[in-house]
Amino acid sequence: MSLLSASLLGIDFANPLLNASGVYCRDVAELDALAASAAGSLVTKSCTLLAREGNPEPRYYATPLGSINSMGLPNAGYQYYLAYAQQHDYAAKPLFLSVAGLSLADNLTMLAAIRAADTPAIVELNLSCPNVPGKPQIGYDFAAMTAMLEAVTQAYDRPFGVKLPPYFDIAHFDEAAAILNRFPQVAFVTCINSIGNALIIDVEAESVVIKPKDGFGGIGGDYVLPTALANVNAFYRRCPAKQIIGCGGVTRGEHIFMHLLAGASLVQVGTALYEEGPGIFARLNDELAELLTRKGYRGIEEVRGKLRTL
Ligand code: RRO
Repeated sequence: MSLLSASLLGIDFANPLLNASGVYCRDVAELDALAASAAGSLVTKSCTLLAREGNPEPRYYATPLGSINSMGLPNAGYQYYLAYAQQHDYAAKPLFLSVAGLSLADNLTMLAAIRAADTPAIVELNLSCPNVPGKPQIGYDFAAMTAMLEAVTQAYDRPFGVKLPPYFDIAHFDEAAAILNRFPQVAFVTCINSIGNALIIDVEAESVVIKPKDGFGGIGGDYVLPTALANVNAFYRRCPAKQIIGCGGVTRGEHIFMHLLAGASLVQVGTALYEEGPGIFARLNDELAELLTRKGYRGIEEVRGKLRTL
C-alpha cells in the first residue's frame, strides 16, 4: 500500500487517476500512451457496434475555462477495443471498456461478445452521450434507463458501471439513485459526463465554435467542476453499496482531493488531458501526493467521502 493506492471492485490501482472516456483513447497508439503513462488505469473510447466517423469538424474547442465537444461518437467499433482488451497487460494496470450502443439491442450484442471474450476488462456503460443527433440521452429518460438496466443485467453477469449525465435537481438525484439501487450488479457509477448542449460563442467572429448541431455541445473543464462534485456526492450518499468514479473539472491535484472528499474512489481526467497530454498524470499524482502529505493523510481511503457539512 502506498499513499496513492486506490481500489475499485476489489481490484488494486496504483493511483486513482485515469482518462475520461473519449479523451486520448480512440486508437491503439493513444491507448498505449495511456498504458505507458502514470495513470493508474485507462478506459477506451465509448464504442458502438460498427465503426463511426462521428460528426463533422471542428467538433472540439477549448477556451481558458474548459472545452465544448460534439464528437458524435467517433470510434473504431467494439471489436477493435475488445481486441485491445484481449492483449492488454492487466498486471501493469486495469482497463475499462466503455460501451455506448445506439440501441438496447446493440448494447446486448456488444456485451455478449465482451462476456464471451472473458477478459479482466471492466465495463463502463455510457448512458449519457449528448451528441448523437436525434438520440436523446438514456440517463435523462428514467423509463428507458430502467429498461436498459433490466435487460443488460439479465444478459451480462458481471459487475459493471454506468456513466451518468449530470443531474441538476434533488428529485432527479433521488429517482436516478433509486433506479440504480435496484441493480446490485451496477457496482459503480461514473459522475459526470459533459454538461450537454451548451453553447460557446466567439465574440469577434460572432459565431459558434464547433460545427455540429449549430454549435451546441457538451462542456467540460472548469465550467463543470462544482456540478461534477455535486453529482459525485449525491450518488455517494444515495448509493452506499456502490462505488463512485468522479469525472469533471480536474486540472490540479486539489481537484482530485475534492472529488475524493465528495466520495469518489477513482477520478477521471478529460479536458485537461486533451489539452496537456498523458504527461498530466505524473503532475497530478505529484500534486495530490504533496497535498495529502501536507495534510497528514497516509492514504486516499482516509479522505474518501469525508466531506464536512456545516
Ligand atoms: O463522442 C461524443 O460526442 C461524446 C460522448 Br460518446 C460522450 O459520452 N460525451 C461527450 O462529451 N462526447
